Amino acid sequence: MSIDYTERIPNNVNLAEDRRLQRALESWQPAFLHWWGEMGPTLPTHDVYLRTAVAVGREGWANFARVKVPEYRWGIFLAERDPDRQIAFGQHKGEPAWQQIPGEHRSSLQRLIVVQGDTEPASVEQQRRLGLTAPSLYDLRNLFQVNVEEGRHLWAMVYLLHAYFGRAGRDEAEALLLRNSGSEDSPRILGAFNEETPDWLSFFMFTYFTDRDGKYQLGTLKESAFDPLSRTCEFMLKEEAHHMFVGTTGVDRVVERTAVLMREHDTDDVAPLGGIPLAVIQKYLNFHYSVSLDLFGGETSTNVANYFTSGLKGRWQEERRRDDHVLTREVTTVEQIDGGRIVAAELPALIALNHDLRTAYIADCQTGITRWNRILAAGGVTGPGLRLPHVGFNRKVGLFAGCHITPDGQIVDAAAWEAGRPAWLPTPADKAHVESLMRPVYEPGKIAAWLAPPRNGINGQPLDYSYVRF
Ligand code: BYC
Repeated sequence: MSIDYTERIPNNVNLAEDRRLQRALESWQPAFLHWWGEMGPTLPTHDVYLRTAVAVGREGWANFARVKVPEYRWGIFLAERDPDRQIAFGQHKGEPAWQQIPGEHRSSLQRLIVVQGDTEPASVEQQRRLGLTAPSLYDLRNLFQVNVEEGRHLWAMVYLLHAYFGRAGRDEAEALLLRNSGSEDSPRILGAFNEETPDWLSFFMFTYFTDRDGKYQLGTLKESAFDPLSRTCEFMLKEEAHHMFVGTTGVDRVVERTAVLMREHDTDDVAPLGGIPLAVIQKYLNFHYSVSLDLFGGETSTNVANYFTSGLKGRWQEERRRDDHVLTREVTTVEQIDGGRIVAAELPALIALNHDLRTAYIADCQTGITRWNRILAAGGVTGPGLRLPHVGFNRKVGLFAGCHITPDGQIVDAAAWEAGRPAWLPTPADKAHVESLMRPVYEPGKIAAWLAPPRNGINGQPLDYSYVRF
């Protein structure tokens, strides 16, 4: 079904036919716009070259146009419904997907939707000042694209809360605008979303590592027996791909520039030359990767076993798995700490599903490392290159929380960890250096000197296109 843009809230869910729901969402809309004004991008612009969803099918789903950011048409878009869709896993496997929520699963589903919804505005809040220091108009435009779409993903979850969870859902939708990233009194729910994104290296790492957690979590919710959630997540994943592109190619360009400076000047210390040393890139990577691993929850979780068995949350690419999709007899290998050593233990697969998802995520993250090391090699930089730290490094959630584990995977005592920390995580001096490079470059076609230019423009436009006008 196509998207109706004549409505106050663009949608493809026939909102006009449900007056009560329409009115409820129309009364949430001003609160959203107020939140966007207060907590969204701080940089005022005239217009930005943005993509807006116009359909949900495979072909030509979005168009590109100059848009005044506060007038962006946030709306409610679900992927097409498959009337024959069946539940693919858990105790209801083979039954028709649910169009309404069975009473016994209301509170768990509401919790999952609230957690997912909470991350979307959180990221907009974290990124709100980055517009003041973008390295080019191309990058600035990408930032706004990511921000407006995260705003739309909030709409996606708020629609579900309003449409399916009654009064409690409306209250949760309101609360999504009241918690704020980093707030002392009412922080965002998950740890990574209360961290700062103060500079563009952090932004690229965030969109590489943290948005990628989003990809995997949405992938599991896309499997949900609750069909409207599944369809919402399917369409969100389509938008999400660009966010990870921004992260991947952003880090590419930083690494490329660093490699050029290292070779031209035959030094590792590219900071005085206006570049970001490889060691600093590695520390930022260590930080963002480790806080993103925390987003997968504990390695073993009865919550996730229950979500799976009851059909609320599946596995990554559930339908491609070659097992019984019920997992009552399967076992899997999970790390455990035993007598000061990290060992492998066999556990029921059902309680290790967060670990299962995290394993797929880690393999995906590794592709970035391979790519960046290729860029370094092509730039003539020899040496070990970048790498993912050990999964137990710098963790606050799960098995490794409270342990002191080095990026190499050695368990050490607190003093040794503290002594190693400046070599592993960004120091105040590293952050100050990166900060010092953050100067806005807002002339069309120009680009800051700490990163390479992008390979291509957006939607076939040239690099010197005025992606943002003031
Ligand atoms: N911080 O049984 P456990 C995205 C809580 S990113 C704080 O191990 P479970 C995006 C947990 O809630 C994707 N608390 O956890 C990216 C539980 O609390 P209760 C976001 C945490 O339930 C970039 C307790 O600890 N989507 O979309 O198996 C930009 C026991 O934990 C954390 C989702 O996360 C944490 N890191 O799994 C924009 C999907 N981890 O119930 C957007 C929805 C755990 O005992 N969420 N806790 O009070 C879920 O599926 C699950 O809630 C989690 C945790 C995977 C997060």
